Amino acid sequence: MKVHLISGFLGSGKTTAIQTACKVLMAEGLNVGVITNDQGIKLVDTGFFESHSIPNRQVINGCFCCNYNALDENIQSLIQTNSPDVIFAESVGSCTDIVATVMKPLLQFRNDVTVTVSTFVDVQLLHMLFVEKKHVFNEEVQYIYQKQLEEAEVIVVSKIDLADEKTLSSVRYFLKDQFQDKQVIYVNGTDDESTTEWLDVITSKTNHFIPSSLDIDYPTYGAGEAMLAWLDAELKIDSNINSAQQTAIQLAKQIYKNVQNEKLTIGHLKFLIDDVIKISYTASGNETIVSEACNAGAASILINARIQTTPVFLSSLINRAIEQTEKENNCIVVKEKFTAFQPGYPAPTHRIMV
Ligand SMILES: Nc1nc2c(ncn2[C@@H]2O[C@H](COP(=O)(O)OP(=O)(O)O)[C@@H](O)[C@H]2O)c(=O)[nH]1
Ligand SMILES: [Mg+2]
Repeated sequence: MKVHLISGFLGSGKTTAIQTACKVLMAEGLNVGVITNDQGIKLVDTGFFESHSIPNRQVINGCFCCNYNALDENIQSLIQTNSPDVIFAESVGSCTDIVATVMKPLLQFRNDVTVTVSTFVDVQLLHMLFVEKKHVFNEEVQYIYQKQLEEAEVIVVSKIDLADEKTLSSVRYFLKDQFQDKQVIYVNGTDDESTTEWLDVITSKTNHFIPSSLDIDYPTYGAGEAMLAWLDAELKIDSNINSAQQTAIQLAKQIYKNVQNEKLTIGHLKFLIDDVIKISYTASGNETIVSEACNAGAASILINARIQTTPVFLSSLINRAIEQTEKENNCIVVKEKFTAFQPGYPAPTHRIMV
């Protein structure tokens, strides 16, 4: 069985590529399983796997490395219920050091697996950070980004369909120059053929070569994680003019506007309205809206926000957007769930350096 560990910063395209890869592999008759990992409770992304009957599990309340036993139990549970040929395990976007804390422990404690590590990077964000040298993130957050690249077995440069030739060629030059020992693949994770190129590479990997464990400073890594606020909310909007979904979209845009006005850096900002409308923003500034609004007297909106600020500030910013939306639309927004927090200090269950 293959376990593909998928690392990479928030919003870099991990889930999208996993979804496409699952469709491709299932069409070939293979059994797949997915383990997602986030720090919140209910996630915008899990709905896709459910609706495509892709067996999936979640490791919640912390990253794989700090919850290694939960990851292992989920692998076991997928094996028992579904005998997967391939498992994709997507780690939290602000996590790194997974070669030492996840890959090597899996190889040591399980004798039935081949493990690969791919690190996803959004081509436009990589360009902004390393070619234009823009200060998108605080130093400590950029440290995590850098470490994710350093430990990759395969670097997957994603969203190439959104980049122009000039951006692509300077990113190619940068990676050739700085990461000459890495295998680098350029993909559009929404496209089957392009994603298959990545799949072919990781499928052919054996564990004869295992990447080195990272040389990493945990206090800096911990400080970087603590600079990101995580907010998960489930809201209900009631409208007496049947425009609850439109209002929900307006609320999502208002939240994004408030984040921009405060000049905060987005890890990711995702909204799911009535399980069908998906709106997503990332650090490179792209907005994706999937599906159109229809008339409805009530709408549910799920928010997953990972943003460089404090949980208190993020909460107040979202509360402000809610009040603005209520006033402008003469509607009521009920907060069914609302939690904001910072990831805890990374404390891996195992850390294998050799
Ligand atoms: N155009 C385009 N959009 C992408 C691609 N990969 C991801 N996205 C979009 O980028 C956003 C973040 O992607 P996601 O897979 O959720 O990133 P994750 O946080 O790394 O799992 C979503 O809005 C995706 O639709 C890609 O290859 N091309
Ligand atoms: Mg994801």
